[in-house]
This record gives sequence, structure tokens and C-alpha cells, in this order.
Amino acid sequence: MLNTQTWEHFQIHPEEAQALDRDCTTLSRHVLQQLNSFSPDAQDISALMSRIALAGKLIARRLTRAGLLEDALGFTGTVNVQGESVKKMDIYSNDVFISVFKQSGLVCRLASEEMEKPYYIPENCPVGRYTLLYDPLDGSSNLDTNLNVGSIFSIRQQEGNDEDESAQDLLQNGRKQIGAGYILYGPSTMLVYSIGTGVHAFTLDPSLGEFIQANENIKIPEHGPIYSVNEGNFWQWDESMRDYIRYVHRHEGYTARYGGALVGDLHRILYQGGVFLYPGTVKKPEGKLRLLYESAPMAYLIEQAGGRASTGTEEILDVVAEKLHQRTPLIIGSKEDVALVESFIKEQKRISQV
Ligand code: AHM
Ligand code: MG
Repeated sequence: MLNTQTWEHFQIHPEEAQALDRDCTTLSRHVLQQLNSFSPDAQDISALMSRIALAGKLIARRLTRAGLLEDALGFTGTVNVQGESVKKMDIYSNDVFISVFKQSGLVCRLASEEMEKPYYIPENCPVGRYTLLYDPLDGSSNLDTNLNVGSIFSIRQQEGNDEDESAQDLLQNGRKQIGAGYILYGPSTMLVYSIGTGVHAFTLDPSLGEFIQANENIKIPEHGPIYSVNEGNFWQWDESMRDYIRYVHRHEGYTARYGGALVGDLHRILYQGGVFLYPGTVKKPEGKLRLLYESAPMAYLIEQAGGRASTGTEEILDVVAEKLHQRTPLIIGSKEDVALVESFIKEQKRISQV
């Protein structure tokens, strides 16, 4: 932000100068400021974030026109490694990330929810010693009705052999992440990221083609009114989850919000406070969300904003993945609300041990 002294250098009105200054706070400038350095590592992370932003712009551009294009929406007719039907936009978005990182010299390996095994970019190795993990289009079933979707990303330092297909080095806890964030494709496109120095949000200005700073150092409220969960799964939950939901039904001050896309649902909670839950169900005992591509990146971000993420019994960031596409129950959001959900889980455990 400009101080009065700096304004003196502008020939325009201070308010205009301030707006201009804000417009110039682009994502790449912000990343460099955060790292407080022009070292090669800082340059790499800044360039990496710019590439992620480019992926976001490409996906956003296609999404805004998808309904008008002949072949953009609908299913491909195939199923992914998780046994889920794949949408054409899932594949497009996955390919966008690969494409923007090819010949970038930044990322040696990409691991995505949509690919059984990591994708190596040999020409980037060993220069690019980072792995990017991502969910290219989270909540893509929302596309059927033109509702919000998102992309989730996580950056890790690569530790293993470049060509080791089992990617054993990724089977570590979420504290190994060096950055994470998401892109929300809503009424406007927003990119929210953290590289360990708080959580910062940017809005895409389509006229400039740049992500411009919207909020810096976002702090999630300690407690909030929102609970966000697919209540249609009530019959499939453990009794502790049902008890929690009964509790919010019977107390004043709660409001339900569930959009069916984690990025949008958590974005609202980041600003307004509350809790998002995707617990285990009868059909999916480990829940639906994937540890490495969804839960761990979101946990990293929410912790940076002062919130918490838990499986119900363990911090999400402490969970060591056993396999690449592992799922995990997720309770994430404001500290007090996550603790309240956990208290029901503890109580249920106590009762069952008596
Ligand atoms: P996806 O990555 O295959 O789109 O699945 C993840 C999405 C999340 O965005 C969302 O929170 C959840 O699935 C919704 O699941 P459900 O329809 O079971 O409520
Ligand atoms: Mg997803």
C-alpha cells in the first residue's frame, strides 16, 4: 500500500494512485514479496505460481464458453483410476496443467487425481525439482448445471528418483508441502494461495489477464455459523456425525450451506467461518476426498489462515499417505467448530468402550 510520501510521485489523485497500486499488485509480484528475495528458489516459486495462474486462466476461459462449444461438456465415456466417470472438462483441465508445465524447467513431475501414475517431464529434470499435485477440476458434476467448480494444487519438493513410478517420496505427511491453494471458477475467477506466509486471495481481471490482489493475510474466524455437509448421507454415517448434525439442528446460530464443490464450499468458510465435513460413509468408509490432491492442500491453506483440518482423530497434515490416491475423512474450517465435531467423535468412542 502507498503512503502519502509515495503518492507525491504520482500526478493523479491519491485514490486513483491507490487503485493503480492495487492493480499492479499481481500474483507474481506478490509471491516475490512474500519470499522477500530474488534468489533462484524464490524466482522458481514465483514462476511456478504464474504457471498455475496460467492454467487457471485457460480453464476459466474454456468454462465461460463451455455451454456454447460443441464438445466441451458431458462425459468422455471412460472411468478414472478411482472408478468415477470422467468428464470432458476433467480431461481438458488435466491436460492444461501438463501443457503449461512442459518445457517450463520448473516441475519435474505432475501427479493428479485424474492420472493413475505421475506424469514425468524428463526435459525439466533435474532442473525442476518440484512435484505439483493437483485436482484439475474439483466438483465437476456441478458443470451439469453451470455451477461453480475449482482446481486444487499442492507443491512439494521432489525427493525421489525422477523415474520412480511408484512415487514413494510423495507418501509423506502434508507438512512436506511447500505451498498449496485453489482456483475458484465462480462469478469471477479467484486464486487463493499460501507458501507458508499466510493466505492471500487474487481475483482475475479478464481485461488485464492478470490475477490482482483481493485480500492479504486472510484469517478464518475462530468460530462461524456455517456447516457444510451432504446430509443425504446421514443414514450412512457413524452415530457421532449424526449427533453433531442433531446438535446444530437444535441450536441457534447455525446455517447450512452445501454447493457440492469443495473449493466453493471451503472458500465461503474461509471468509465467514464454520466447518466443512466429508466423513466416512457406509459406501465410502474413508470418505470421498483424496488426501494428496484435496484434503492435504486445503488443510495446509486453512492452517495458514488460523483454522484446522482433522480426520476426526488426527490432524490431516500428520496423515502419511499409504498410496497415491488415498481417501480420507475430512473435517476442516474454524478451530472451534472442528473441535466441536471432534468432541462428538471422542464421546462416541468413550461410549462404545464402556
Ligand atoms: P471430484 O473431485 O470427483 O469432483 O469429487 C470431489 C467433490 C468435492 O468437490 C465435493 O465436496 C464432493 O465431491 C461432493 O460430493 P457429494 O456429491 O458426494 O456430496
Ligand atoms: Mg476433487
